[in-house]
Amino acid sequence: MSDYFQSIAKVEFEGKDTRNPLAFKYYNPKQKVLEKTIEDHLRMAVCYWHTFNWPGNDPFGGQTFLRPWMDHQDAIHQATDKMENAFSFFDKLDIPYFCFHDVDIAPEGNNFNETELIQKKIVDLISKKLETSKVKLLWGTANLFSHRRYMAGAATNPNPEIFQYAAAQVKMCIENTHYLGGQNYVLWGGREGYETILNTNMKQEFDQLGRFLSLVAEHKHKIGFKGNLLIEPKPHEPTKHQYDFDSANVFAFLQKYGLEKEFKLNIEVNHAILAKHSFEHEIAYALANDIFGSIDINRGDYLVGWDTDQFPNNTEELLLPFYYLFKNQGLGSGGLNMDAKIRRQSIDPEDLFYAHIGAMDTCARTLLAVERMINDGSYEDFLQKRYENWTHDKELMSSTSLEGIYEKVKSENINPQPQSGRQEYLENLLNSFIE
Ligand code: XLS
Ligand code: NI
Ligand code: NI
Repeated sequence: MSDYFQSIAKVEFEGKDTRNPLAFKYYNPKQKVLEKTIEDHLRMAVCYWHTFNWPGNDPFGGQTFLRPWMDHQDAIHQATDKMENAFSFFDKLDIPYFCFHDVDIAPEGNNFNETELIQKKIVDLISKKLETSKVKLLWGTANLFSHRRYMAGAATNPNPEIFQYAAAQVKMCIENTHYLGGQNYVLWGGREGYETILNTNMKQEFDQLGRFLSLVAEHKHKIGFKGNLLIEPKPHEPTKHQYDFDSANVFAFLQKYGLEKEFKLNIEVNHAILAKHSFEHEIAYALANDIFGSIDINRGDYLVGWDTDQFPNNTEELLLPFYYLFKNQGLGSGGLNMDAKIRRQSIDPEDLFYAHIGAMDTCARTLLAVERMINDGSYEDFLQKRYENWTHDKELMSSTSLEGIYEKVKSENINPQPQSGRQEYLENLLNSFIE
């Protein structure tokens, strides 16, 4: 194998003042924060597709990244060389997790049976690599959107043969994920949505998607896969209207089909922004409804309307969502998958390292700010005080009636006075925790 990353040494923690761009400034994996190590809290993952498969194309130009494994004529050689390089990258970054789509790790064959054999071969090689590497599989997922057979969707395709092909592909991928010790299984809606409603029977497509998800949940239990099934919401792209629009939309869909206990959410920062929400909105919504699963950590560009999938580098944007998570249960069996790609001009191996190091540092820096925020306690106090009176007025949530309330307002002459929402005070308070 050609080690594409040979010129780069293992990345070490050197602290905030280092001038070494290939060292961590905040991400000190073994440092204890809020009773656990930074590494165990953040559960960061490298994504295979953007980091090892993506060639740097855009709508106006093709490949800009010349990775050695991309040149091989033989597809299996390409897959194995890519895998060796991926593990070299994981080890040098000392990353605890990675994520993949089935087609990222191995090419498709000429038919389903051929594809299955190729997958098996590469999955076995990955399984061997996992024995000697620290990295583990955070989640696997099936790509049900790139091949032309899926141009009109997978589960929601008008052609039932495509529904079946997709179902068989998911069976294979969830079993491979299970075999590799994967901790979750993700379903992102791909092309489950529509380009034009002119050719679309929405009710029929919803029922198909509901059925598809039930089949996946049933199979998970059958094979004894203990990880979470996660749905990743996104409002549009590639289709004009994606059915899994946002967290609330997915939750409603799951409830309609009786699946709300079977699936949780994989929330992506950039998708939240495309839905005209904020990342903290999506996280707060998921936590409030007990459907939080995992995170695709990246960032968008507020000036453009597509999924730019940039590496996170903005602590302000992550602080509140991280606070919601880490003041309670943390990420659980989820993690922070860097579903992010470097820009197409960043063509060198070290660019991949700068990107991941920056993202890991940003997440660690945010976690450290969350610790300060929790220890300080004034933010929590503020929230508690704001809702405090509800602890006295308990009967409002249970025993009273509209009539009873009316009588009370009259007899007690209730005359409520507005109170400041203190937004600017809170904004300043939060900023003070970032160091
Ligand atoms: C695309 C999605 C995709 C999923 C995995 O926008 O983010 O990368 O995370 O299929
Ligand atoms: Ni994603
Ligand atoms: Ni995305």
